[in-house]
Amino acid sequence: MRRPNYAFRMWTKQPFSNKLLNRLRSSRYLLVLTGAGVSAESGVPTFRGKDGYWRKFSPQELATMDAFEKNSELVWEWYEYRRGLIREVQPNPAHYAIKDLEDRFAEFLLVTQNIDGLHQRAGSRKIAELHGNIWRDRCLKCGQVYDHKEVKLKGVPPKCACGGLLRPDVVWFGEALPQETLLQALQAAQFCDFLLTVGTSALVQPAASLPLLAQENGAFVVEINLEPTPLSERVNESIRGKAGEVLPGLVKKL
Ligand code: BJW
Ligand code: ZN
Repeated sequence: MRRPNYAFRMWTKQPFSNKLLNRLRSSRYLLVLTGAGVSAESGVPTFRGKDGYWRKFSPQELATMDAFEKNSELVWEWYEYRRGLIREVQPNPAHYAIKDLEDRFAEFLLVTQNIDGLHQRAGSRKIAELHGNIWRDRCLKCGQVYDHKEVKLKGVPPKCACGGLLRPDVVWFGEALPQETLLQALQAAQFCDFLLTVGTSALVQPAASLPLLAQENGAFVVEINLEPTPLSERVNESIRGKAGEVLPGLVKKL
């Protein structure tokens, strides 16, 4: 049987190679890329996992402009359900470990695909939200952005003061990512020394390209995930384990 040509370690008491630790300790600029798996241990369902959202609903039914135009009530109900769920949960040890990493590196950027705001609640500040934030609404007519706390939903779909229809300020399939945020993430990938990709299936572009872009530019790239992903064979090291266990273990080793 062909052996995989990448370093892969199960989460054991010592999942970190000396090479990984040396590269991390000597890095000046750390980029952390996160996905839904980082919030899973807080109780937020992932998209494609065992109890993921996409197992119950099709993305085309819920996370596209087409879907919103066809049935904005259904899409809003889904977001209201998720807001209710996210409101009740707390950041987990993975979120706090990432905040600790931010404090330990001269240069740092957290690029997240998550829209739940849990990184901010754990204290992360240097953060680029690629797919928007579930706590904001945006008017389709005048572009006004509302902090959701100011918007009282008197039923769905909610309306702007101008009469326009509000939508969640998140990025759906086929939509451009916020330009400045994407640029910030691309620059970080080009200039970082070390990239940690955590809890993402690495299926959704352009986020999934960031680790390889960083690697092409000389960074050491490490994946932390419960399962293999399309990146696993390409990164420098892939660690199978729970983000909430592996990341605090890594911080302790610094
Ligand atoms: C754990 C764990 C634990 C669990 N510990 N790990 C072909 C090639 C290239 C691109 C395309 C293509 N065809 C179409 C595209 C484009 C498309 C795309 O990538 N599609 C692919 C599916 C093929 N991309 C887009 O459309 C993007 N826009 C774009 O390309 O624009 C171009 C453009 C330019 C100019 C003008 C116009 C257009 C936009 C993508 C938007 C994605 N949006 C969503 C919804 C956001 C809002 C919401 O949440 O409601 O973002 S989809 C969903 O997927 C969400 C996530 O952020 C994103 C990524 O998912 P993630 O985070 O990776 O979660 P999962 O569930 O997939 O994985 C979880 C992982 O965690 C698993 O691996 C588990 O094993 C692991 N895990 N527990 C560690 N405890
Ligand atoms: Zn408006």
